[in-house]
Amino acid sequence: MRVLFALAPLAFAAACAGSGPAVDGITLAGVDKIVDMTATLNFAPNAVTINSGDTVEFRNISTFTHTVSTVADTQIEAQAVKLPNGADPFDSGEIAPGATFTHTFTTPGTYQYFCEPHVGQGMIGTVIVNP
Ligand SMILES: [Cu+2]
Repeated sequence: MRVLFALAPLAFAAACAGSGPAVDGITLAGVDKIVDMTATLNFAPNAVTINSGDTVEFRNISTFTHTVSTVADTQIEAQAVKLPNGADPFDSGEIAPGATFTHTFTTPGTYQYFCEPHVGQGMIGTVIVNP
């Protein structure tokens, strides 16, 4: 019984292999990159490069509420945003501590997004989408 219990996580990891990035030894299906929203008001990693059609999961690993936004309502937000020609703006809304938001990027180019509550503290991230 003890042996079976010890091997269970290995079997799970093996079953999921090849379907996404490894997070704490576990792979997530349908997710190509993970960006953490941190307690130090950063997106980590700050910049990621993906291919067109890839999905990024943003995870709030802090005790603050964050957002992943490209819809600017203020001048400082407008300065933080960059979208490729033809890309639709997106906005996660509030992401509670422990919650996640996923977005699939279908238009190639460079995206710069911000966290609405923390854009003033420089909480800005970049996604580069290759064709
Ligand atoms: Cu934030």
